[in-house]
Amino acid sequence: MTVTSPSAHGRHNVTLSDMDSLPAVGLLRVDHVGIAVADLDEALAFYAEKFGMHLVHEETNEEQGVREAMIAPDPDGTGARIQLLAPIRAGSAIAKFLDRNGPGLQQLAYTVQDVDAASEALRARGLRLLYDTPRRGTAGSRINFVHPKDAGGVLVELVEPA
Ligand code: V0V
Repeated sequence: MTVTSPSAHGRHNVTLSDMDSLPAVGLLRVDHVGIAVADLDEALAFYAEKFGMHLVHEETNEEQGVREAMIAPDPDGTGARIQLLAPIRAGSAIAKFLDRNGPGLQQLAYTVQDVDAASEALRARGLRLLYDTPRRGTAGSRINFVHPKDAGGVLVELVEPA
């Protein structure tokens, strides 16, 4: 049986028998869900006041063009986490997302043990990874992304924690 990945280009055909022999992708859990916001401080106040969420981490990632904050229902952030992403410059991924869609869900991130191996396993399944080699993500993690057009309209991030 042939499976066609949800690419607009229709050029990623991998058979199910091929997939049996491919290395596992190795997703461990949902790492975080990313939400694009225009103003990080306003969003932090909103989530704290309305939902009682706790700030567990905050940083600026110049390369990605974001100020980001990890928030969680539990104060130590060991459970599910939400990443609030605000642009620090025009033309960045989040600025473009906000221009096109307004604030809202921008990405779904999975924890992996080895982002190089996970990226390679997904490439072998015909999906486009955005980076040839992983880049720096939140809290010193290593990250890569699957193009949303190859993942059912969802920007999928892979996170190898530091
Ligand atoms: C764009 N598209 C999306 C999308 N962004 N679909 C679902 N979710 C998204 N977030 C759609 C868009 O509507 C178009 O659809 C199509 O993809 C191609 O759009 P494009 O104009 O060619 O592409 P761009 O320039 O908008 O770029 C989209 C990508 C870009 C995904 C390539 O956003 C990117 O490089 N993202 C990865 C980096 C990132 O997101 N950084 C910020 C978070 P139609 O109109 O053709 O149908 S940083 C982060 O997460 C960190 C630091 C961390 O977690 O640690």
